[in-house]
Amino acid sequence: MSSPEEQAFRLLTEYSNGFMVSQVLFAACELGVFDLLAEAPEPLGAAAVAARLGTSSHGTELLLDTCVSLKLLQVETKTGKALYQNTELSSTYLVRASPKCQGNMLRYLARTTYLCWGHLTQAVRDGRNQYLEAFGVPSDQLFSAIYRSEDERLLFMRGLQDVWSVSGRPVLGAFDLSPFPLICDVGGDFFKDPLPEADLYLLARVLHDWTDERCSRLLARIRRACKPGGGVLVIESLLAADGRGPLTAQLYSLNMLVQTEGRERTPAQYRALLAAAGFRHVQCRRTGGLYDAILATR
Ligand code: ASE
Repeated sequence: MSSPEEQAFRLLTEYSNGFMVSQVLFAACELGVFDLLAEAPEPLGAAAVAARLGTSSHGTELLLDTCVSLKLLQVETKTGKALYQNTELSSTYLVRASPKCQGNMLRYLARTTYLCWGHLTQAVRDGRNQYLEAFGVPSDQLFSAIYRSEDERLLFMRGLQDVWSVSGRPVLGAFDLSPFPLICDVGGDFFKDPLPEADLYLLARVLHDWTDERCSRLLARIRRACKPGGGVLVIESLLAADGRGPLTAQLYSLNMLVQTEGRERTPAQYRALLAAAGFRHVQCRRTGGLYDAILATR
């Protein structure tokens, strides 16, 4: 048994090294390690992986063995030779042929989100996103809100779809949606474009990108489009009532600070926004998953 002081140091070291773990995962995805191993008819040695990927033998071996320690790969030794293959985790979530592949989100996190997080200290000082600092582009000159290019916008959309393919179902089961036969998933330029007629408007991972003021404007537009008995289903990661958890929601709120104008919110904060927009009945449901649901009707 280690002393409490030693345990604390171990925890500290784990946190300090967290970014290295993210980068191992990002690099293995970017290089196509998991796809190569999934498509190979049998487990491959490090030299074969390096040859197929066009990477250095030393770097590849280190990366593969680190992936083994992270349970992203498994290794078996046959006649003195290490052979690598995917684990259940990587086969399910990291191989492009899998319907649950998170590859687009991981590439987006690696190429965009990670760079903004490099400026977290300054974001906390300033209280605003770090696009100018991370990319040298003022955020009002970005291609549509937060994207540097059309390619980046597409990667982000595909990334959100990746997460939805795993975490979407539980949220849609949180409420009985049978009173709402026609559902509109609100996206695109929703501050300007006319809203189509619907019984229920879905706002999934939208409000967390925006200031209270912009959320109020959007909710008021939806309230005006809503028929009596109609409503809005807000899908977000809810913060605890006191804002002090869960950790994932807190990290996402910091993510909104470094990348957007928004924040994650508590149930009371969503209630206030929805009530101010004229919605009468507001119900919050935690799912225990990545996303929670708030149903409001007029
Ligand atoms: C946004 C979502 C994200 C805006 C910027 C973002 C994410 C990274 N950067 O609406 C993804 C957040 N993670 C999940 C699981 O949604």
